[in-house]
Amino acid sequence: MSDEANVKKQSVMENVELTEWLASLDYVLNSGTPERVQYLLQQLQIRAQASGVTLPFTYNTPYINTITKENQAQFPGNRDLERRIKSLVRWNAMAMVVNANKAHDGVGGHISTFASSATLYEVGFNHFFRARSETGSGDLVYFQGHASPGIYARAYIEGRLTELHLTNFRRELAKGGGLSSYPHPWLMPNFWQFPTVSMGLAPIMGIYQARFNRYLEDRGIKPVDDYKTWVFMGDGESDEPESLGALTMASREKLDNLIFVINCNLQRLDGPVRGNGKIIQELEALFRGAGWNVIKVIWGSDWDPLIEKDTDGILARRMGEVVDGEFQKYSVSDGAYIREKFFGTDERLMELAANLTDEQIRTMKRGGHDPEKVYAAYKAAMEYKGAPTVILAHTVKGYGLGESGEGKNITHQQKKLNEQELKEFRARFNIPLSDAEVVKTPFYKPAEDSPEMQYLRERRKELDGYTPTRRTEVTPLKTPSEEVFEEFYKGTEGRAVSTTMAYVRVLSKLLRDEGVGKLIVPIIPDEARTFGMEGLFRQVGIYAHTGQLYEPVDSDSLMYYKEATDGQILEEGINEAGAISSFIAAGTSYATHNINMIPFYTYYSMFGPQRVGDLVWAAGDLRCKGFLVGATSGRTTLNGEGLQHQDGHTHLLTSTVPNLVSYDPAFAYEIAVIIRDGIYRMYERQESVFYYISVGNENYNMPAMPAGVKEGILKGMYRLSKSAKASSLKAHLFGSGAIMNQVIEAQKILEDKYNVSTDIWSVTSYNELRREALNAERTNLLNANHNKLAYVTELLQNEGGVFVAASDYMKVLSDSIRKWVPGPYTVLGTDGFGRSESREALRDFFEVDAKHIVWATLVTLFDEKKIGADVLAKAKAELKINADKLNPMIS
Ligand SMILES: Cc1ncc(C[n+]2csc(CCOP(=O)(O)OP(=O)(O)O)c2C)c(N)n1
Ligand SMILES: [Mg+2]
Repeated sequence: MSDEANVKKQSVMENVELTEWLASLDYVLNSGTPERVQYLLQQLQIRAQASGVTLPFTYNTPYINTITKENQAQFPGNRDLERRIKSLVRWNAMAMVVNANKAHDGVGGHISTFASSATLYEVGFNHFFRARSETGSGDLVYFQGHASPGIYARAYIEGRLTELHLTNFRRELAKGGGLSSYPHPWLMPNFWQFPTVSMGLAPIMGIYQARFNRYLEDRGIKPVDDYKTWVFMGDGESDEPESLGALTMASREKLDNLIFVINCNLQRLDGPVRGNGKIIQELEALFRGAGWNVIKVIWGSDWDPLIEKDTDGILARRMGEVVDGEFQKYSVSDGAYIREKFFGTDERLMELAANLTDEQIRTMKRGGHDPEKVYAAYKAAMEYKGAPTVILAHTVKGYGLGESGEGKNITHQQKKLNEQELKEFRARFNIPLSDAEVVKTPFYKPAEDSPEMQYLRERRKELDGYTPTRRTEVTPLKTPSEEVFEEFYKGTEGRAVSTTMAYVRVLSKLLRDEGVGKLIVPIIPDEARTFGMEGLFRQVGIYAHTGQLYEPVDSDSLMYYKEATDGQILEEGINEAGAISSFIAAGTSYATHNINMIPFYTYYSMFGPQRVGDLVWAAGDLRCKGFLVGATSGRTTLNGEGLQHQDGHTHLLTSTVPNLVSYDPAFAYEIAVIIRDGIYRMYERQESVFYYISVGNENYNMPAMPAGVKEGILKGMYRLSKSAKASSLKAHLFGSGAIMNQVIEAQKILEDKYNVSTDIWSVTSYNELRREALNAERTNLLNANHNKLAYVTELLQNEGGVFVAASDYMKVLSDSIRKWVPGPYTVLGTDGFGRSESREALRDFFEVDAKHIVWATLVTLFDEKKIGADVLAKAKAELKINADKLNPMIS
């Protein structure tokens, strides 16, 4: 046979082969289930792979809607009424931003984000988002921060916000009240549930929220329900590591109570998200790879006839090859351009589009603007079992803003529309305003008896009320009795323990407490053993939705690694961002679920706010409660770990969060007093504060609590020991954390060797002292008087002598109260990078050891002309002070 004949024969055989395979597939498709088809294909793949045939790896499906027209759920709403309501919401959202900027240039605000996501939200509001009710939390919705104008605009039509509120958008201090720019529970505690505007935080917080909801159900603390956590985010936002960093946790935990909606308008602030690529495909691969159910909503219904006719897949292929930058260009182009550039590459495509006019081509919608497609996707997501769902919705940024912004690169920051643009907007969305009215951009609300309002009310009633709404009706807890804590007031009677050990003991006692025990949520990012917390594994178990499916390797030990469905500990792995998201979910459950949960999040102190500061800030905004516990803290106390681990500045970072109360305790009884008061303030008095406590790993005797010091511990300072020595030389040493021991040693040297009568003050919180003093100062300033004394001044004013502070933190911490210390004040601290060294060497290096404290005291006394140069010179030699040593701050 000739070569040509051979090729022909082979091609005929291949065709026959293909036809036979396809016929077999069709047979199973017609007679069996889709699962059966999946199974067979899987088996084929396994056989092929075992024989060395590798299939090309792809996690992508074609660039068309995941839900085919045939499988699309029927839209149950009234399209016409919903469009009218949505148009009014659009108008009011736009008017709010335009008016605010007309009145006060530069006030800011965003129109184009909501313009692109109006349908995504309105379908949710009309058909899915259930409000909190008597029976449950409702759906928890994280709204995209920049879409806030749209959420306010709907609340206005619902009658939950007034015209004055809208007028005062971004003018919160205006008379009559205003609206905050973005979702902030701190500023609008009855409205917003979740702050979202710092990009990337909503996705990770949402994932951990959904997991925490499961945790509460698995532990029997809240009833099992089918409420969902919805996270709305931008496609640009997906570039934040936090956005995608926890995806596998969600699928591993089978969080089918979680739905992400990513508004893929292909643009972020400066320009396209992936001009030369396809963000939807990139995200699809990522989410599928992470085990999520992915629903792409790419094309609106008007594309369906074309897709149906596309039997050979040419259109789908073309859709898949056009990059996002080009799709963006189509959104600002006319139909002729799109016909030429998109369909014009192939005769068969031109043929497909032949019956469409240019105008039809121009207005064919993207999926995210089609309520029927969006509804079908949401419904499928609601019903999906076994994994979380992400909906990737294709939209146009600035949709409906026409010439002024739609699809343009500048649209993100667009805040104004001219007369012509306003008229076009009105026409496009049928806003019932006259030419004269439209230019004044009035807010518009339909009459209460209009079909729109009746429909809206009826829909919301069906969904249990209005959302977003934040409510706090939780019953206050009763603080555990003093009995629980008394053991710690007694001290350890010579036994050396660390403050970390003391804290862990407090925690483990609280876990046994009848009143609060089961409400405590211990959270650890893979450091339990470091902190001596492994005893809790067995005591309360580690939460695992599936329970423990294996026999743990250490099952014969007392403290084995016990995982259980009703386990109490959240062991988050090496994941501080996730762990603090769990902390946030637990610490806000008083507001989301009406249940007081008390998180104790214990971590390597260096990896707190330094690592996840924005989430700590969000916790403040959220009025989160609970205890952040920075273990192994203190630049010199955590010896040996070196530069990256030795924390000498967290207390500065915590001071930046207004409602975060921070303490650096030295002794077990201080910890006990602080935690008890913390529970009292947060859960009994229901104050909107949360706590940071630093604890260390240095072992020493924990003394008994002196009488009458509780108030001082909480206010931030009390006298630990008063000198019995009578001397004309007087010094007051301030100590905190583990450095207190250096202070105690210094006192002894000062008294024994240098005849200085020395008192010791325990400073548990410079931050609280400073806040109180600033308050006093402000009161005096505004009242033009000096009546109010700062607590520090009040304590020290009659003491006389010199004051010296030493802590394991940067000098600026103790320096922060200088103004209110009534006398010469020298501060020692740990400025500079840490070192891998012994504690002793580190404290010498940072000049916070006993000898440097003694030296600083003597120099301060010398400056005050209380001692002579001879005494100082002698002391310098005795203490071996080296003025030429390395400067820790810059070395
Ligand atoms: C952490 C953080 N970085 C930067 C910003 C500023 N910012 C606000 S919106 C935005 C662009 C958002 O784009 P995208 O996520 O695609 O949302 P879209 O408005 O397109 O829906 C940027 C950069 C921010 N809010 N948070
Ligand atoms: Mg975007």
